[in-house]
Amino acid sequence: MSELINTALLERHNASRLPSLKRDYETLGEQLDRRGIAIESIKRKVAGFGVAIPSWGVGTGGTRFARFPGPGEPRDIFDKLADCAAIQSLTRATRSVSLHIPWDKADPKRLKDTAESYGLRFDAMNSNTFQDHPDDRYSYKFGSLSHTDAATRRQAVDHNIECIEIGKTIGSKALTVWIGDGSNFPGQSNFTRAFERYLSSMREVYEALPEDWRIFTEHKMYEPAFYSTVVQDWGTNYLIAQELGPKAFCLVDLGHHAPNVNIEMIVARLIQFGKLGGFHFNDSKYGDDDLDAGSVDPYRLFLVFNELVDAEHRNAPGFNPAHMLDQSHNVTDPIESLMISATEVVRSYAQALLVDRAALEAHQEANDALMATQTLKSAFRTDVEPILAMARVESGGAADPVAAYRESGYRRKVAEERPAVKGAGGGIV
Ligand SMILES: [Mn+2]
Repeated sequence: MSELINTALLERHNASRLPSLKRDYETLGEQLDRRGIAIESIKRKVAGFGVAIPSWGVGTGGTRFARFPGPGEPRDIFDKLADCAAIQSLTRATRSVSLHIPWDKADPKRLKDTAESYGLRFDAMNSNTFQDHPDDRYSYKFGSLSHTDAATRRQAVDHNIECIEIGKTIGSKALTVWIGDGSNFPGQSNFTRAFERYLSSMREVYEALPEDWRIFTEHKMYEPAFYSTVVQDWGTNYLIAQELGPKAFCLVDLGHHAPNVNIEMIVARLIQFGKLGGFHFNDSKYGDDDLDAGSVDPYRLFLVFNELVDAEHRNAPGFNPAHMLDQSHNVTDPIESLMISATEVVRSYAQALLVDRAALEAHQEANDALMATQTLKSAFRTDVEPILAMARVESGGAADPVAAYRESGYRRKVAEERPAVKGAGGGIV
């Protein structure tokens, strides 16, 4: 397989930046030392952190109005895996890919071999019962797992079981279920009966899970249904995880809440009761905008990570969240957006590691609101870029992933190999 990113080019890129990076790293190390923090231990944790790339994220997304594809769009899952591998080779923070069925359906052996040749693994499988599939007999127009018609529910259950079966052959260990089920008009759906039907369908999916698998359910307050959704919020999501059993967990997509909802507090509650499954990271201004992680409200992302690091710090029982990006890139090169987003997620993690937890707890106990909040702000204000860059360079990535990517000419090369496909669908889930 030909090299995706030229090694000699990457070495030149890093060599030209290393002298100043070393100085920045040392200066930051001294600063952190004065705060009682060992920079090397932060760097080790940062180097071990990973976030999964959604296969659908490497293609240009779209809105309800239009999609404007860029050059070299991936034509199939194998092109998508190549793009994911390019991202990983520069960022070293994205070792796994989350597949979407049926969009990524292909020979499982070839999927596994291709991923392995790139050093990638498969994260959670994603089912799709929010659109009709050409070979399916029944339509999901009026719902899937909660549909009033038993045969449609059966088809949706079978599709989810098929996703598990595919996942087993490629080494995945989780299934993420998001449904578009809901209603557009008051009175259209009986809330209780729809949720009963959903739970009954999900119990069948749950039964098909292998012993070492987890199932993640994703709540979303609106869209595509605009009056009600069956799995509308974290409360309903928690009920689902409770009803299904110990392998069921809640997935938090940052964009699936009402504006101003305190997401970090939801995260804390789910951790406390052992039901946080993982994340779909993205950012938003208004709704499920699927903008790049940390692009609009980096402090919110930091506050989410503050809860995660708090849980890590006190060894919260059963704490093992899956980290995935879930974004739609409409005006940027998706590879660049995903590299920046993965870096922003790692940045929030690194900043949260800098919080002086003993001091924070003392301020909380003393009801010193000002000093408590300043303790968080002081960690958030720290520029941890030298730690991230050094961790990347030491693990074979790029000091500056976007600059190295542009220098590599990857997009131009794949644009020559991949003729434009008309009408390829973008995915926003
Ligand atoms: Mn999502």
